Amino acid sequence: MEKTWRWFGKKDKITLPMLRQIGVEGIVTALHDIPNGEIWPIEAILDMKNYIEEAGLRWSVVESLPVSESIKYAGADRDLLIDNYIISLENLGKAGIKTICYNFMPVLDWARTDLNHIWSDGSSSLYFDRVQFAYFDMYILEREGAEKDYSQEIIDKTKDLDKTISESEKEQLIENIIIKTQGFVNGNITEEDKQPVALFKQLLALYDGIDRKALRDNMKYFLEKIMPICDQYEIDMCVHPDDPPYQLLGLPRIVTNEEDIEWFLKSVDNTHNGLTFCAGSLSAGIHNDVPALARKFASRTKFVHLRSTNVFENGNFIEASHLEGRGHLIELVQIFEKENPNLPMRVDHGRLMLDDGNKAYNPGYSFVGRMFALAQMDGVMATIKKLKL
Ligand code: DNO
Repeated sequence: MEKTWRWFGKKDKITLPMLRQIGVEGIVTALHDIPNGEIWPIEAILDMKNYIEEAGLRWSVVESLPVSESIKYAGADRDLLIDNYIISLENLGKAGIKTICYNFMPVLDWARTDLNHIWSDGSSSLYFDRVQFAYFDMYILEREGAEKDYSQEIIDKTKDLDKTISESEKEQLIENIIIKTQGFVNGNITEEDKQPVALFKQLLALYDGIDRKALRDNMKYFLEKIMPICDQYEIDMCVHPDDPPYQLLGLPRIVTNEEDIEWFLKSVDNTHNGLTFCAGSLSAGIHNDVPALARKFASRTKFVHLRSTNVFENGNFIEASHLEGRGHLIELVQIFEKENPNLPMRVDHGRLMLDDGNKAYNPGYSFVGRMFALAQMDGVMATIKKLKL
C-alpha cells in the first residue's frame, strides 16, 4: 500500500521534509482555509499540489472535501451547495487528484471524551467514556428525551458524576467533545466561538425530524448528483465510517456496520462510490468483525485508515497499539495488499509520546506517536511482501 500521512497544510508544525525522512510517500490533506460549502478554486488546488510535489511527495488523497450540513439534512440551499461541491470535484479532477474522503455524519464528526488517557508507560491515547458522554448529553446539553437513549445503569452513574464533577471538568468535556476534536475537521465549532454549547444545540435542531431513512435518502441524492463528474474524471469518493459506529445525541448515523456499508454501495452502484476503510472507527463497535468487513468490501475500498481500539465490557473504548486490539491491522494489511498494492493507507492517530505533548498538535495527530505507528505498519507491510503471506 502507499504510505500516506495526514498533513494539515503549510501551517502544520510537521513539515514535508520531515515526512520525507520518515518514509512517507503520499500526502493526505485539504484546503483547510476554505470555509465549508465554498468552491475550491483550481489555482489554490494547483498551488497546494505543486508545493507537495516540490517536496518530492504526491497529493494522494483529499481528506476531507466536507459535505455541508444542509446537504445532509436537505436544507433549502442543498442543490446550490451540491453544485459547488461538483465544481470543486471538477477542479480536483482537472488537477489530477482523484481520491476524495468525506463523511456523512450529522453535526458531530468523531467523538471522544478524553484526549489524554494515560497508559502505565506514560504515553497517552484518546478515549471514549460512555458515562461522561451521557453526562454531556443529559446535563450539559440538556437534550430533551436524552435519557431514553441510555440504560438505567448509565443514568445512575451520571447522577453520581453530577455530585462530584467540577466546573473545570465540565468545561474540559465541552472542549473535548465539540471544540478540540471538531474545529479542525469540519469547522462547525471553533476555538473562537464564544457560546459553543448554544451553537451546538442550534446545529442539532437542524436535524429535528431527520431519521435514518431521511438521512439515507439525502446521502443517495447527493451521491447520484456527484457521480457523473466522478465518472468523467475517474474520481473515487470514499465515505468515512461513523466514529464511533453507533447513534449519538439522537442523531441518525448511517455508516456504522455491514448492512449500512452494503446499503450505500448498492444504492448507488458505481465503482466511484467507495469506502474509506477506517479500521479504528469500525472496530469501536463490538458488532463489527473488522477483518470480515475488509474481506467483503476490499474491492470498493479506496483508502485505508490503519488504527485500532480496545473496547471494554462497559462499552468504553481506547485507541490501542496499532499491533493489537479489535482493528486486527496485520490481517487488514494482508487483505488490502492482495486486493490492491497501490491503495493509499495512512496511519490514523497515534499516541502522545516523548515530547509530543508539548507541541499542541490536533488531537490524535502527534508526530512521534504517528511515526512510531507508521514504522510498525511499515514493518508489517514489508514482512507480508517479503514472505508472500
Ligand atoms: C478524525 C478523522 C475524521 C475524518 C473525517 C473524514 O481523526 O478520522 O475527522 O477525517 O470524518 O471526513
